[in-house]
Amino acid sequence: MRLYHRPDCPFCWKVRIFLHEAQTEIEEVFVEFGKKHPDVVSLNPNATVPVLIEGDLVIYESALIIEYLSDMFPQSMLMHGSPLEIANIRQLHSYSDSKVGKALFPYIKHVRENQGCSVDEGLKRTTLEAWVGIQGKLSESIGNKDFFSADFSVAECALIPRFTIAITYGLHISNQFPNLLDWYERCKKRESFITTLPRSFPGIK
Ligand SMILES: N[C@@H](CCC(=O)N[C@@H](CS)C(=O)NCC(=O)O)C(=O)O
Repeated sequence: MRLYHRPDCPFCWKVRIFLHEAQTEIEEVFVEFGKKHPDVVSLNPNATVPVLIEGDLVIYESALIIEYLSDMFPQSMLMHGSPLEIANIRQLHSYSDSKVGKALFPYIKHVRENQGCSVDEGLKRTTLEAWVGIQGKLSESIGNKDFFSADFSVAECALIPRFTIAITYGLHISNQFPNLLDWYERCKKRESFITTLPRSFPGIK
């Protein structure tokens, strides 16, 4: 199996956390920030990473890669539980990719592109408002559990990169949500987080 990925990309990072949790070794091809790898351009009509190659099969949407890996490695227990629990994991995965990603991205892009300059306070304020709203929903969803499902799952694989990126770019977890703060600390201690943490983030010294 070969994975084309950019270490700081949340879609790619999610796949790498999954692979680490599933204790699966793969061949990695690193793609640099701002550069297009020729294989990615020829393999993926969207020219985005991640791209997973398995024999003749090419998968280029991260959510589909996760579904494929979940089927391939059921023993990882990352997409595990009753149909209701699995639906909840999938819903959180989708929420992370779409809602959380979209709410944070304009501000993160702005910080990356204005390295060393003062940030747009209006953009920061509206992003923070959305970010607090997202944390409120996630705090309600996790309640007093250790993880969003019965154990560490695809929901964590997807959400942990988003939280880490938010924190790295100056958007912290609010003290209003101690259950999320505890959850994040719990996830940060895992080998899969420590091993896959990107060495650098664009625009951050
Ligand atoms: N929906 C896609 C989104 C992937 C995506 O947007 N990847 C970004 C990096 S985070 C990318 O490759 N952008 C194009 C580029 O950097 O050239 C997925 O889930 O795989």
